[in-house]
Amino acid sequence: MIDDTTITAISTPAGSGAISIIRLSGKKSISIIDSVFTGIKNVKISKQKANTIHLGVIKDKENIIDEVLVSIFKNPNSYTGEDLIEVSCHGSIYIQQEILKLFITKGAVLAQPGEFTMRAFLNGKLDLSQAEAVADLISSSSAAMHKLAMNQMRGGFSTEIKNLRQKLLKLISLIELELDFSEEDVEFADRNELKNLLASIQKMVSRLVKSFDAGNAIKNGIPITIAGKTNVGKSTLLNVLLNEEKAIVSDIAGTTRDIIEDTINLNGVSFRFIDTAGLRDTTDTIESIGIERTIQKIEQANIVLFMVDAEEEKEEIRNDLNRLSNKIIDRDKKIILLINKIDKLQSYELNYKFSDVWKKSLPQNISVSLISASKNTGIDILIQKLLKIANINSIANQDVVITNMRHYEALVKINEGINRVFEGLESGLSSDFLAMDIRDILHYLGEITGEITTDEILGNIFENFCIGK
Ligand SMILES: Nc1nc2c(ncn2[C@@H]2O[C@H](COP(=O)(O)OP(=O)(O)OP(=O)(O)O)[C@@H](O)[C@H]2O)c(=O)[nH]1
Ligand SMILES: [Mg+2]
Repeated sequence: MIDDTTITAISTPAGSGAISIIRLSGKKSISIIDSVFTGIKNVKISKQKANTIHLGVIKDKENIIDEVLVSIFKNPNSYTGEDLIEVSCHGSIYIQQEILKLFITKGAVLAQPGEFTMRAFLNGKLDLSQAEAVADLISSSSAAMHKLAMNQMRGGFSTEIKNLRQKLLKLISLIELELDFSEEDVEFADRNELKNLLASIQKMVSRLVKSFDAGNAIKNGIPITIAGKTNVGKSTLLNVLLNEEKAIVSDIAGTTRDIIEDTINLNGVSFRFIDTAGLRDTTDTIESIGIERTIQKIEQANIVLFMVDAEEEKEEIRNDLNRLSNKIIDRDKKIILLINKIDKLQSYELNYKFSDVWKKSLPQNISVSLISASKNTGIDILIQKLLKIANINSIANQDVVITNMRHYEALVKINEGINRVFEGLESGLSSDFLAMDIRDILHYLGEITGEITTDEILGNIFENFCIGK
């Protein structure tokens, strides 16, 4: 799959800056740079050692384009595993384009998105899950996501998968030996050993599958739905949390009719706050669709902020809360009862109305926060509470957390495969069928690390990269 072309691209962000880096990778990298670069001591790049840097000028015929630094990396000790040249030039858009054009005239082709990393993968410099982590690392926008991507790029996940694959390969070779010599007197693969191994794989796979929820939340923001009756102040809270006038706020009930959401980084953790249409009985078709969506968003959220107006009757609040809890299937979902507009009551009224005794009388999984969204009271405490519930640090500190849908799907298939093998072992299934099921598991393990890939899988992964990486 490796091709012979030499690729080039601007690897720094589009636009002008202090410095830009233009890369060349492939067999002709060194001859191309030599054809346009003149070092200060007139040295040829082809005569220089790997991992050295040289000052000089890049010329288009006699016309000096820029004074640059050329870094040399030689196959196989480079990012791509090929000869790789990095030219650091002044970051003018004009200079970048001129150098790029010059390289192309001299025989390089423009790199596809992610092509440098794809070559690194094809040359065995990193496996597929590590390559994917490179993209995650570049796009990471929070400390938690950065940590997960860094761990995956350094191979934490790949090593675990590879070990499992090795063990299974050994076992399957024993089982297949039985097939070849079924007439003769050969030692049969130890079924107990197989069971133990499967159990240990399954344990790890289940842990990884479970980690996906958390991993996904870290990557895309922990979903937090703000729900409640109309006019209680949901959109006001969204705006306060996002620090931006994202949603329309008005004293007309039913202002928000559709879902409004955005992600924000609070103390290194991404949260995705979701404002919804207020819950009420309505005959308005559009509003009912909005309410339908609200209920979906409650289902999808990790944490639900159920907002009420501090002036509402306590019994009504309790009833609404019960109605909400009954709608939620997931018993582990965290619900925070947000009593908003506390500025409308005196503090002694508040203490009396929402006493500790009353709070304790609510269902156990409900915690209560008193806030005023429009006066920005109690918001910091609320954020602290959210950080604590999200508990991202403990998740991010786990060895391996799945953040990638492709890995998740493969792991689910592996789990199914393991269950089939277990059933097969229980029912005394013959070796050839067992071997087929184990081959399936091996296939999906190999898909994660890229030992087994198709052009389609590779295409999907690398098209999401930036050009120049
Ligand atoms: N006094 C007071 N008024 C508030 C507070 N929060 C919001 N409001 C007001 O309550 C009204 C409704 O606010 P919204 O944020 O639009 O309420 P909502 O829950 O999004 O309403 P819908 O979108 O219609 O469901 C507005 O007039 C806000 O200014 C608060 O903490 N104190
Ligand atoms: Mg609203």
